[in-house]
Amino acid sequence: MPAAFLSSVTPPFLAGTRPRSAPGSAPGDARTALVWAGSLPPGAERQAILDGLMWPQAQISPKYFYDQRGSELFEAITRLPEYYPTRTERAILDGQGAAIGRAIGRRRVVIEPGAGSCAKALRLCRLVQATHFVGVDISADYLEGAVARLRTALPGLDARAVGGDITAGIALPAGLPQARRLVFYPGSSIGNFDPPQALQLLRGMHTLAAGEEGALLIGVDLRKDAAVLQAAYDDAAGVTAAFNRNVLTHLNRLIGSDFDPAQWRHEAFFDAHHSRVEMHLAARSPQCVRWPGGERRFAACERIHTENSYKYRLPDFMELLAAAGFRQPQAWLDRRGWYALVHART
Ligand code: AVI
Repeated sequence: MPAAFLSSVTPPFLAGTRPRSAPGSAPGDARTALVWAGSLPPGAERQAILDGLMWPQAQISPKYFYDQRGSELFEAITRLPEYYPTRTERAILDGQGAAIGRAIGRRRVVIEPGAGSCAKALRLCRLVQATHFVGVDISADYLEGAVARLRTALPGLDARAVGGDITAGIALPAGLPQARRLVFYPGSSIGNFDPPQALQLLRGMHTLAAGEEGALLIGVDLRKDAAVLQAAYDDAAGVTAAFNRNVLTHLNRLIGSDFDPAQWRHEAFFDAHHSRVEMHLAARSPQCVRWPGGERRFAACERIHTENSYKYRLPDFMELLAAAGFRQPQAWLDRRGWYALVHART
């Protein structure tokens, strides 16, 4: 966890993307520590959750969205008509793949934090004729299966699965070539980190990719009309609402709380000042939530902040990349200018 999260002044709004925090656990000796080294031990994790709940503006880290049910709901979100990022990113990669492939070059060592199903990795590894692939994901068993399928689809590829989390440090497999590394971070997950945290994460990716011809390919969701953003995070079918409320069920299991998800309303809005979509859960009525050793009373309409999703202006993101040490950035956008795939060198 980033040290800032452990500060007694800052509420522990834990950055969360799909790869959740866990110590790197794969065999291997080339421990490439990222800047945010260290995940919380179980007791401290519980305390961090409770601190978040007790903060005047209650908070739950978005990393707790992704239990089994939450992961399924997220997959459903990516297929919603209103949720444009996933299909827009795919369209960029499909439609402009040749140019992207030329910029990246061939015979790459691809490292993908949060690789999940490896669906995007398959496309990319084909495109750049990757020699090696390392998928990193907190859900190591799921990842093992996905990497095995990748090996079948691309028999020449040396593909490995690593259980772990980029925000906690990754243990890369022994013998992984240091040259021609490409860190692949699609899906606009970078948007779920506040800019200072995003900068730290990008610096960590720079460290991972460093070496001869090292590079990054990253998906970035761009700032756009508030109505489009609003719909993407508050869809008509209520899938995002279910995804948001599910975090309470997950927390009940984790800390023994008695949240009643039905008593909480999903709220999502674009905060233009911070250039981010915020997701909250608002109490439908006054209520008291209890857990072993504590409780919190919520007034009607009082909120729990569950996620930020930053929407960048491209020049601002380029500045962030430069601050992290990347150079020669090159971006490919969809025709509406809603989303960018950005390539940059270490
Ligand atoms: C994982 N992440 C990039 C998603 C996003 O768009 O910020 C999570 C999400 N939250 C609500 N819908 C999707």
